[in-house]
Amino acid sequence: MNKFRDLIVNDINEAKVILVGLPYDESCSVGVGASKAPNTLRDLSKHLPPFTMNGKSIKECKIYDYGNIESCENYHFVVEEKLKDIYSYNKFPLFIGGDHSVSIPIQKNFFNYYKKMGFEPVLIHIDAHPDICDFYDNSYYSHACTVKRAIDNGFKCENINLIGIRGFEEQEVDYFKNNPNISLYTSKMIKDEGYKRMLDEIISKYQDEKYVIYLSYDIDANDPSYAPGTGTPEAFGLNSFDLMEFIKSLFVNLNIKAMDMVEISPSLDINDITSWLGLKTLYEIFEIIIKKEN
Ligand SMILES: [Mn+2]
Repeated sequence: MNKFRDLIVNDINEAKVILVGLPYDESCSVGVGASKAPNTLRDLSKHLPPFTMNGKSIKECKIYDYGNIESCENYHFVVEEKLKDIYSYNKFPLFIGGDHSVSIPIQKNFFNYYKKMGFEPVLIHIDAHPDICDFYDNSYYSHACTVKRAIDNGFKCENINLIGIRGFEEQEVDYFKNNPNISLYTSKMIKDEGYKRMLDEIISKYQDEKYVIYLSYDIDANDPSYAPGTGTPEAFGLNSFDLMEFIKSLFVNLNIKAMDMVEISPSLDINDITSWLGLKTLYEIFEIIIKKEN
């Protein structure tokens, strides 16, 4: 079987999704192996029929595989340059990491592209960690700095939404005290209240057509019992079924223009269950992408 079975097209014009692999994990603070995720997901996709969990065909969701941007010196700068035009194809860009630092250049490009067009860029960051450190492990490009860089690159604090958070550095706690207009939804809040209030709040906040949304999904938002294959597993996380449905609701109701999926580490995984979770979640999202296009 071919990768992504019948979904791959060689002509970008026929595609709905552009898949970009970012196999870089040198900004991890603990466990590595996320560099293997793009190719592992491609390989596993050979075994996955193009149907959702409810048996809906996603064959219309044609994918153009851009390939990988391999690890190199000044990686984040190289990615920024290579992907400057990725949003101008008017397709859905799907970035597979890599550790979470790969999001820094692509979110920067997203902000600049849509801001220039008069839109208001919004970030929805689903993660166990806020990634709002200014400097970490001697780097401004650590995977713990992703959201802070997004803010530095232009995203307004009121347009930052963090979901599933449960692991804080001291500098991050201080940052939230000084910037209370960032929307922070901890995993404890979600456990106590469910997803509904958070979902309603986010949807009503960004209903206006001026908003364009970038969704960043760190697989460690899920509880490690569902997603053990990740570099910084954090206990007391989100249920994978509920989180998938939450993400689907965001896609149905909001103008999500791009997405990344990061921090899946096949090297640390067990029987590929974390990679499978990522891939199956993507197939559920593909159904919504088709529906919204038609
Ligand atoms: Mn992260």
